[in-house]
Amino acid sequence: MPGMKLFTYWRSSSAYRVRIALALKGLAYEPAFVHLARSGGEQNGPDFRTKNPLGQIPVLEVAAEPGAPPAFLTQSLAIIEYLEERFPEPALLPKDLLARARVRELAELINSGIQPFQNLTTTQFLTEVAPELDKQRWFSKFIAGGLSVLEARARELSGRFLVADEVSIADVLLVPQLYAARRLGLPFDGYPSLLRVEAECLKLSGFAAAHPDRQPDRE
Ligand SMILES: N[C@@H](CCC(=O)N[C@@H](CS)C(=O)NCC(=O)O)C(=O)O
Repeated sequence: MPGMKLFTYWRSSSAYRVRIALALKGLAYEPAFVHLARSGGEQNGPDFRTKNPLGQIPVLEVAAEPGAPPAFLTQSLAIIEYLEERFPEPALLPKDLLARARVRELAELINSGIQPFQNLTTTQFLTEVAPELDKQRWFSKFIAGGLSVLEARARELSGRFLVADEVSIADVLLVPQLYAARRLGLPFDGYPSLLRVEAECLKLSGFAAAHPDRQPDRE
């Protein structure tokens, strides 16, 4: 299997997701660091845009076979599902069909229902078009509001992990989302189930290795 290269930034929650999935599966990769703030954001340079025209990390560079041209995979959930299908063990999706749907439901809740509201492009645009807007109100509505819904789902569905007792893609998205929410300075007293699951996840070495503080490009 030819090597994989991950375009990543230490503080990016979406790149953090893919780092966790790679680490849990014990897969080696070469990191390529993309600084999201330096020089107007390296993700906005023409070279990077050929890899992801949306100008976002993560991007996973893979080659299907030796000598094949590299493919650039974007969208962290699609990347994680690719890894899951290509390297099925250890599994990050349960076998039970309903439980699989629940994992995808909670992952999508974070992926499309919470994270986009905190992304750099979103917050930069808000500052541009509505400089008077109180950003903490925005984060409280969309990030804290989304986490409250997730907490309610976790009360119903969680066991040791976010969906029952096996670590899954839902956990892979949860831990980076909580990391991002802490950076925004949101109150954290309303999510006991999420915090309990997070503590379980952080006991696993894969989560620890992928943590932003452990990345070589950390500033
Ligand atoms: N849905 C995308 C979201 C990716 C995303 O929002 N990436 C952020 C970092 S967490 C980014 O590259 N932002 C750069 C920018 O907005 O300019 C995914 O899951 O990969």
